[in-house]
Amino acid sequence: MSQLSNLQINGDRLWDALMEMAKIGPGVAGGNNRQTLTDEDGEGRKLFQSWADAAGLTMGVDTMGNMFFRREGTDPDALPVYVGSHLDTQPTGGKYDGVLGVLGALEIVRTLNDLGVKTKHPIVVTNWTNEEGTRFAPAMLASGVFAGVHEEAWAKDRVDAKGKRFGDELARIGWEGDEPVGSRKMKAFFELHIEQGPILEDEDLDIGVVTHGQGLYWLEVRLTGKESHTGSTPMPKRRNAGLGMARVTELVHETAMDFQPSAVGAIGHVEVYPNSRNIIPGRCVFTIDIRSPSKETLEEMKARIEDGIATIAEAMDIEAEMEVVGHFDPVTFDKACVTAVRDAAERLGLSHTDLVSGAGHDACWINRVAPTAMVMCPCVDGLSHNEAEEISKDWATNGANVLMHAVVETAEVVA
Ligand code: HGY
Ligand code: MN
Ligand code: MN
Repeated sequence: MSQLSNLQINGDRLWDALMEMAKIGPGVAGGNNRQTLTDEDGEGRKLFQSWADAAGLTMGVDTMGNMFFRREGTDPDALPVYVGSHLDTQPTGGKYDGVLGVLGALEIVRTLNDLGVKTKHPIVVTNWTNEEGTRFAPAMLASGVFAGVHEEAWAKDRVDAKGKRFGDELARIGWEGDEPVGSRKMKAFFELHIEQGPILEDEDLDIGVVTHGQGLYWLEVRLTGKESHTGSTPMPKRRNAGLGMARVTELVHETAMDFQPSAVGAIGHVEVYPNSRNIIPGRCVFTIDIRSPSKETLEEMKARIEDGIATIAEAMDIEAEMEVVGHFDPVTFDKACVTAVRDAAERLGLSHTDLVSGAGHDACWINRVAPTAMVMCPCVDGLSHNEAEEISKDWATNGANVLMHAVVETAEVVA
């Protein structure tokens, strides 16, 4: 691809697109709240569709609402190179998590159109539905159905905190397509994402070449004690589910600390019933999020937490139930695709390091059905899943340039 070694995206145009998309589903502190299958998600999808349309792309939507925008190659039968990420955000999300990967993919197409560059393989820009898993668990739900990990019917029956069904909400916002999910075949898939961790910024590096993704469990726990008066119930007679949850929270933290430096664990989702100031909580439902790059460590942590919960419940005379609501093993990305990313960073004279992704991504599932790799760029203080998430235009530009070179290399430029 020497004739295009200095191929560069238009960083200003990418930045403008990011700022434009960020206006949809604004948060309360400068970030975004564009949760999956909300009206705001529908609006963001429509805006993106208009941009893709203007770039001459042909849209396809599958039955999970995954969006695909195809730029023709010179060989219509060649397997396309897919590139994308997700437009949905956390409730207190940033402007770049996922969005940079989708808009970076569009910027590649815009640049190739500007320069009249043709590729043998078609290129397909992708937006995966419900990567975040915050409204409908688990995370990476629609890419998981696409990769054959989840049954479509099970996924469509997932409900949010208000009891709304995924399938109904997808139909309501008008983005349920007719393409059978998972029917598309890929030559490769590439995803650009902010690191959501501190390594690249701390080490003043431009690019993360993601070789692996750590594994994850989401364990939903239901502790049942007994509501009673906070004033008149003697301490020894209490069956306090809230205290049980506090002890499990400590257990999760201590278990992760036993497997440093790589393991992590926390509880981010909590429902307390009846959540009244003067009633001892009778029921707590919460989700444990544990992760590790090592499958053995992940399984060991899960087993220790399971046993620990049983011990806590027995000692406190409360009931405990646990359900796995999300899980994927550690992921090893495709060597050839990872090399394409690393070579692209080299070619562009960008500093880089190999990375294990701390967060889960759609790429983790797509890696099961197509050769896949990820490009990461730094983010300020490694902060993400926080409205203060921030990146620089240069970081975004470098990341999108590496993504473009890896994609174009794989899609084979036709002189
Ligand atoms: O949870 C994750 O790692 C991703 O941000 N959904
Ligand atoms: Mn993401
Ligand atoms: Mn995220």
